[in-house]
Amino acid sequence: MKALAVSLATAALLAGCGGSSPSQPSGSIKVTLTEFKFDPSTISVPHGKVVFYLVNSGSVQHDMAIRDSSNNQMDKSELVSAGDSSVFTVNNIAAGTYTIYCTQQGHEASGMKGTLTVT
Ligand SMILES: [Cu+2]
Repeated sequence: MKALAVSLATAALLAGCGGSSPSQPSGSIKVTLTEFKFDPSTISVPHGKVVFYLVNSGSVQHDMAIRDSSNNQMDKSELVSAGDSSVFTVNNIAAGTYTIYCTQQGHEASGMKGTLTVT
């Protein structure tokens, strides 16, 4: 009984600390962030509203930003701590080819980028 009480207290502590870790919304696209890549790194979606579900399975903070072919940053997720997840909603994206990348120092250069094709 004592062991159970301890494990419940630990679970409550874990749930209460750190950032938010929402579950995956229906219709969202799950993207796993690690050092240093997005999985999948090639994503194709219809234009309009796109919801990404970012899961950081790495050991440092990551985010996901989107830039267009003119190198303008269109949108950016919040920073996702290691072990956390985050919902990243892009409300009105037009058809085109975009680059997804992590804005953390050195991550894109290390390979943390990909292609977002919007049709
Ligand atoms: Cu990163």
